[in-house]
Amino acid sequence: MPRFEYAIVEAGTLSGWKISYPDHDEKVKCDLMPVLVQLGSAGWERVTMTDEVGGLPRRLFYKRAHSDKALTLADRLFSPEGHCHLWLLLDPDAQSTDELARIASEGESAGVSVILIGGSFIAHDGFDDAVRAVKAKVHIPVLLFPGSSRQISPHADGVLFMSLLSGRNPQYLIGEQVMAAPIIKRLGLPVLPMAYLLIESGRMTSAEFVSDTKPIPRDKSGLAAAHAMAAELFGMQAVYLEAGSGAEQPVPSEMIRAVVQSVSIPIIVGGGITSPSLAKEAAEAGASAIVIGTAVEQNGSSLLGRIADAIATIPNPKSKIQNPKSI
Ligand code: 1GP
Repeated sequence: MPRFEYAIVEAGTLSGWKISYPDHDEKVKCDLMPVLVQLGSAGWERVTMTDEVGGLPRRLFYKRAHSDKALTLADRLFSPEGHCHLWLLLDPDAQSTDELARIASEGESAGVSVILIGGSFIAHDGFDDAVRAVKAKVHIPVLLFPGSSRQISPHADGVLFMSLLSGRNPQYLIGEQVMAAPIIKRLGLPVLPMAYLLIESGRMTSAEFVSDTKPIPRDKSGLAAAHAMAAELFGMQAVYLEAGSGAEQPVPSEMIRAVVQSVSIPIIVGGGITSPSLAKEAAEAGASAIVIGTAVEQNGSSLLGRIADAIATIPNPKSKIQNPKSI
């Protein structure tokens, strides 16, 4: 594991901006531009920005690796601001390319920190164009969420490289990944190695039907936790608890809590989250990121701002600033 240190640049003092290094108890007051140039030239990379006040960011978080290793995709996604993130899933089958690009841009303004594109069943033949159009509209990472090895595009910023670990179908455990791996390597796309756990959610979802696998029963939190532990032991860097797109019921909070407590890697939760209160429940149970798809397709992107507000202040133990001495 590389070791990291953090710097926080924040507004709020009359004399200008304050830069602090939490691990050195060091605080420096400064003008914004010189300090940004200084951080950049010293190898610091900006990982996140909190809200804007009067057109200027209020806080900027920077991260620097101690070793020569570049930051992994996981390091970039689960940033040190300490709260649950909102991710938006776009399905190229459900909307036109122009609509996808517009919704992505509205999502970014509303507080979405990652755009996912993909799905378990995509008949659309303009997948690549959709990824390119969305990427052109936003500054946040655009990641592939591939339902198969056919959903790989050079225009994305990275790939959720996942194995459907809850299932026992070799095609989705390893087969599609073997087909996709040479393409991903050739394109040089960063990956987030991740376990994808399908959870029973009331009625059969596309993910369950297409993958031809059984979901984990929703009252078997221990079973979900054991799958997550296996994922962590394999070296996977995140777990996605998936109720399925348009699920009748989202992943139960007790299950999220049990999985969060059983591993140290971040937990992403999606499927059937349609309101700020459901998102808040998942965030309070310890989710590091909440994924919303269908609710935005059905009700428009105005929901995203309300969901982002609902989860913005909920602390997330797996994305808070870490002390490099303890890593
Ligand atoms: C589906 O978890 C995602 O793979 C999002 O689900 O479409 O129900 O929001 P929804």
